[in-house]
Amino acid sequence: MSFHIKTRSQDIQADVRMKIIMLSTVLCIALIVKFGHAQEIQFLVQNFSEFWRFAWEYPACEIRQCGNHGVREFSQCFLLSVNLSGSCRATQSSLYDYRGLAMNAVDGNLNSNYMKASCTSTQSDMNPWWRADLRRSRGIHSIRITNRRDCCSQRLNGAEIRIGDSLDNNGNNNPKCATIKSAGHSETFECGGMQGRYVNILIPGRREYLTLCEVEIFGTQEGGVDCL
Ligand SMILES: [Ca+2]
Repeated sequence: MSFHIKTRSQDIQADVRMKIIMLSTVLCIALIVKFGHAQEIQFLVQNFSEFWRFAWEYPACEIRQCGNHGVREFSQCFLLSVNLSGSCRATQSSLYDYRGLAMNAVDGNLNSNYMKASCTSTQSDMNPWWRADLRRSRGIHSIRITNRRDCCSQRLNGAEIRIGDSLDNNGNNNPKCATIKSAGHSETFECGGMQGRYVNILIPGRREYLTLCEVEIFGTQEGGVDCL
């Protein structure tokens, strides 16, 4: 006959194990709530800054390098989310000067000094707008906008983000994701997977200059991501 004597040390170990299990469960639920549903996903990042940001935000991702062009691919994660801005085309209602090209909002450069020629600017238009063309309809999870900081950041107050597939009224009638109430330096807006080929940013109802230093559009890359 043998007796199993449960020691206090064993009680503590069991308690710790139970707490770890409970914590893991809560973490999994939180991840699923945050990212929608668990599925295999991929990230394609364009530079080391994005690489480390995604590595921080999605620690569950496996990271592997593919190709030989310095592009890192993330796989085995929770959500297909890619910065789509790098492959899009951009246009706007007018052009203020040679520094303010529409493509400057998707050039990957977050510099917020207009004089450094990485921001856009329209003239003082009535209802000025900027539009990105993602080339085909995508599910858009979030959009991060970097505002001008060398002056005039308040000009972006009241701007609307619209997403959709229509070019009626230059795309400005598409469904609204968000309104920028008080524009700071950089702000992220959640769009909940809204579907659309076009992302518009417009300032409705007044004459204004529209300036955007960077627009990062995070959404689904259907069919996976090709290694370059
Ligand atoms: Ca830029």
